[in-house]
Amino acid sequence: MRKLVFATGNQGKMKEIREILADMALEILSMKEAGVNLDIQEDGTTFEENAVIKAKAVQEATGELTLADDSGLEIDYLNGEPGVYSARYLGEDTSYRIKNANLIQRLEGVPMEQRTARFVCVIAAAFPDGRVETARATIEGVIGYEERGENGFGYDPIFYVPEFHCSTAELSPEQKNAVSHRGKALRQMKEILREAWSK
Ligand code: ITT
Repeated sequence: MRKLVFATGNQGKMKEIREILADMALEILSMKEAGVNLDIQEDGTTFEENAVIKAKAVQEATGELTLADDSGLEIDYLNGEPGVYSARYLGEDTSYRIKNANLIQRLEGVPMEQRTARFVCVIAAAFPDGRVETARATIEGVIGYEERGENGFGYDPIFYVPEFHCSTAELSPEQKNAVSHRGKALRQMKEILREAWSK
C-alpha cells in the first residue's frame, strides 16, 4: 500500500483528512505517527507559501511523500482577517470560544449582507523527487450573530452556509466534507496524486 505523511498537528484537520482520503487505499501517517517533532516556522504571507513550507519540511525529515494543509477564515468586513493568521489570532493558545466571541463582537451592528466570509484551504504535496504541487479551494458563507453547533473545530460555530441554513459546526462530518474548502482541495489533490502515480 502506498504511504504518505500528513504534516499537521491539528487533530480537527487530521480527522477530516482521514475521512476525505478514506477511499484512496493509502497508509496515512500523521506527523506524530511518522515520528516527526519539528517546530516549523510558518513565515509565508500566503496559504500557498505556508502549505509548501510545512510539506517540504516534513518531506525532508521523513523522505516520504508529504501533504500539508494551510487554511483559514477570511472575513471581508475585516479586510480578510484573520486570514493566514487564523490559528494565531489572539494567540495560538487562546480558546476558540474567545476567538469566536471576539470576531462576533467586532461585527456588532454589521448587517448580514456585509458579513460575508470564506474558509480557504491550500493543500501542498511535496514529492520525494523534489516536485511540489498545490491545490486551493474555498467555501463561501457569512459570520453569524451567535455561535452554533458542536461539530467540526476552530471557527466552525460562527461560519454559516446560507444553502444549509446552519453553521458548519451543525453539519455532520459527511455533509461538511462534501462542501468544505478542505474536502474540495483534497479531492483536487487526489487527482494530482492519481496522475503522478499513473506515470
Ligand atoms: P497545522 O499547521 O499543524 O496544520 P494549524 O491549526 O496551525 O495546524 P493553520 O496554520 O493552517 O493550521 O491554521 C488554520 C486555522 O484556520 C485553524 O487553526 C482554524 O482556526 C482555522 N480553520 C481552518 N479550517 C477550518 C475549518 O474547517 N473549520 C474551522 N476552522 C478552520
